[in-house]
Amino acid sequence: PDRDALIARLPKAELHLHIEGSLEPEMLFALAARNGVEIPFASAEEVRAAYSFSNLQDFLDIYYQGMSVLLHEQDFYDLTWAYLERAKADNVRHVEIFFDPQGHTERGVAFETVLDGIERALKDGEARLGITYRLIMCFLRHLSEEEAFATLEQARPHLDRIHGVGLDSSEVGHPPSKFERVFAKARELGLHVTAHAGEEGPPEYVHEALDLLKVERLDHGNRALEDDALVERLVREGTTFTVCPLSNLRLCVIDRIEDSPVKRMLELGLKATVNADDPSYFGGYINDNYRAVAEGLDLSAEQIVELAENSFTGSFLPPDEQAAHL
Ligand code: ES4
Ligand code: ZN
Repeated sequence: PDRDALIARLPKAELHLHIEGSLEPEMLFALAARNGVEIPFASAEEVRAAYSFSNLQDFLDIYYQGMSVLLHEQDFYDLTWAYLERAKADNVRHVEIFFDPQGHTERGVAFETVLDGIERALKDGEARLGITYRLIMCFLRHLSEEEAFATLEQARPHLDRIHGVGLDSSEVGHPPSKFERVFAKARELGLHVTAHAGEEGPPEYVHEALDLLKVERLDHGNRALEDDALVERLVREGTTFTVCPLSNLRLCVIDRIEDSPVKRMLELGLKATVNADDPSYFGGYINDNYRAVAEGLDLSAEQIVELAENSFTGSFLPPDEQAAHL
């Protein structure tokens, strides 16, 4: 339909994408063979069949297991390059990607190996595909404050190559308050700040992300809608939400795509965006996510355009570069 053609041709930015979550089963197999890593699956089809999750933790267990095939700089390059080519096909013009250094350093892979490979692909993507980028280093919230501080220290020599910090992994039981001091240090170092909040966790975690971490945007943020005063504040402050519809569906954050908060957010005056999160695990890249909500929520053409515009105005690009995309 018309809607799908509009989605395909709209320039957009992707603001919520875990690069390790773009590891497709075929590449998982290729890297396992190349690196001599054993994986408990016989075929890509078998891998896809295992991607059935009841909640966030179910998924995370498989996601961290998938990372085990990523060992060398070239592996991180190949992973990131494959994502960028796929993003190009969806008319993505700017990406702000997350990476999880602790998922690699805890396996003995050097921080620099990860950063060098991802960044080399991002630079090639800018030169050859015209896709600009920002790189966001996430802290794994199920690990300690001390481990997050150690990761920030590992990043210190490379702060000209890392643009922001984020917070991901198991949300419930690991509130933003646990990382208040790490985020204060990151802000002091001039880094942008964002955090997953209100994906499974309560509205109180969204308050903490705003008040204690002083985040510039909210990753997911679904459960903010349960708190009317919070919604009023987020409308007033113009905070961008990076919503991930197919992720929400696959992780049972919502029961049906019709329950995605995207349309309600727009109607409330909130700055919603649409993103893929972990596309290889959740069954779709960014345009698949746009099409799912456009159809499921019967979005108007104006609303679809608004989502794409929000992706640029909610980005970490300077205002003049944002404006060039609108
Ligand atoms: C994630 Cl969907 C999601 N939530 C929290 N942490 C994550 N890491 C990768 N994907
Ligand atoms: Zn995420």
